[in-house]
Amino acid sequence: MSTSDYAPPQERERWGSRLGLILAMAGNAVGLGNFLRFPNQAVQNGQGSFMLAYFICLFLVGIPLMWMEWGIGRRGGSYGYSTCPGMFQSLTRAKWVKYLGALGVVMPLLIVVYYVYIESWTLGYAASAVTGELAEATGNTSAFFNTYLGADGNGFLGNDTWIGSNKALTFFLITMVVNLWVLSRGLSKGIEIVAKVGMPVLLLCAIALVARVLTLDNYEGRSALDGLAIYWNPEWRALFDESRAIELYGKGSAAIWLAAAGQIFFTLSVGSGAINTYSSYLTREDDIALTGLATVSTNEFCEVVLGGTLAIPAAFLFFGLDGVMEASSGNMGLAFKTMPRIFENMPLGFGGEAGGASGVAVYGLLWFGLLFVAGITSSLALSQPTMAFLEGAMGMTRRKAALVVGTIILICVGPVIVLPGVLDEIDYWAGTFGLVLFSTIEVILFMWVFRPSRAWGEIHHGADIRIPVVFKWIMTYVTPTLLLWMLYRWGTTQALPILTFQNDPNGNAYDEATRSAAYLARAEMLALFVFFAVLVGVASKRGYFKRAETLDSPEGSAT
Ligand code: ALA
Repeated sequence: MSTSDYAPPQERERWGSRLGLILAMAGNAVGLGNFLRFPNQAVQNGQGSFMLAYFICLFLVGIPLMWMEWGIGRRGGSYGYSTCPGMFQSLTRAKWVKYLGALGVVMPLLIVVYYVYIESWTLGYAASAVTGELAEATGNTSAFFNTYLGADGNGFLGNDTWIGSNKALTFFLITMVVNLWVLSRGLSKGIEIVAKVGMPVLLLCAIALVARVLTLDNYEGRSALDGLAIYWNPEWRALFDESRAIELYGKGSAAIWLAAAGQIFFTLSVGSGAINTYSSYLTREDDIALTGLATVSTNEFCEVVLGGTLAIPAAFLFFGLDGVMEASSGNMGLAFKTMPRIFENMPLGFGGEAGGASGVAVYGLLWFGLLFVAGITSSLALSQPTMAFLEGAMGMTRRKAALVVGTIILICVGPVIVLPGVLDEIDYWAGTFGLVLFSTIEVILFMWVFRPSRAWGEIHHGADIRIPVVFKWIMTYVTPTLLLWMLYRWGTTQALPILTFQNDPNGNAYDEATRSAAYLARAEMLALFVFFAVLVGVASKRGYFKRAETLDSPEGSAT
């Protein structure tokens, strides 16, 4: 194995402690996806049958990808690379591969653009809970939501016109400043501290709310536990029988599978490059097999046990099945419009009167506070690949990198705030389709190009457990086959109308306004990719990838 003398420009950062790493990784995965996205997706896309598909995808795609990304990340880190361009380059001698790695910088950044905006709503709502404004608005939570966002209220983000909102902008700016400040403090003094404080707070708030929901007295003959039956009544047939699925859930079986897989990618943060970057700060001897599994387990506990036992059972108790279906049909209705009404009904003590304004204040603070913490630990993780790239490949200081990240987000978020459809468009390409595409590239590179035995050895280097060998087979054959099948299904059933701007990603025809927004959103995404690909080229000219390019030979080994 030959290596050049090229040394990365800076002393690389490291995690301060194993606990800090575990909490930061858990914070990376546990996010708005667990508490906002999961209940909506499960209820709207096959309910109990969604859960079956979800767990199958977790074992065949999610957990394998998690291990692979930890492996790719730690290996890249051991050669001085914190982001995917360098990590990918160290897996193969094909020199163009580093440009594919640019996706692992751009996609998380694009997700951050809209993610931080939604995260800022949770901060704004937490403040409104404390000031009592939210309690006054429970009679019309939709109007409150529209006023908060500055939307005219014809529809939410689908076809609303933006009429301006100081509140949404103020909380967005506060959220941005907090994110950038933490990022500029670095790994152990910034991100790790937020995770160490934030994750226990998040867990406590969530457990307190779940305990409260599960101990609520029956309401109009319904119990919260009955609400759990919405998720936990699976039917196998619906997963393979299109007409049965449509009859039961109004969604075909392919749609159920794709929604379940999409949720697994999003919630575990796999397929974006964010896990790889966090993993690159490990030392070569650190375990990744057990710690990767611990990340998945923590995320699933927060998603299925806590996220699943909160909003839907509570909404079922007070508003029945129809109420649940209606609340979960819009993107954000359940969290921002229905939950405040639920909090008004929930007694503060056990038994007793509805909490009223105090209920909205106390439970609202717990709920929106936990969402904010879940959000910020994920947005920091999604921003870190860009930070690391600008520092490592472009030689910027942390402060300067944070300023550049902030500037890019501010430029890109404008259309997200004011134009209907831009958020959905970016969420689709970077937060849904892109994750599948990028995961496919990673699996092919790691398992097929780098080769299964080396990948398996890489994951087990320094491992505290031995992963059952069946997973080697799953990672080599099953995971890539499923990913390629998803891309194939997409290519044959959805690609054409979406790529030619006929349908939006949800299958609805574009109107003039949303089509223009889609043009702009796609142009923005493309421009950002080209920008970072050019930076990869510049870094390459400066010799940044020399070490990676000369590293690997088919027989070579990182160990
Ligand atoms: N994994 C993060 C979430 O679930 C992005 O929100």
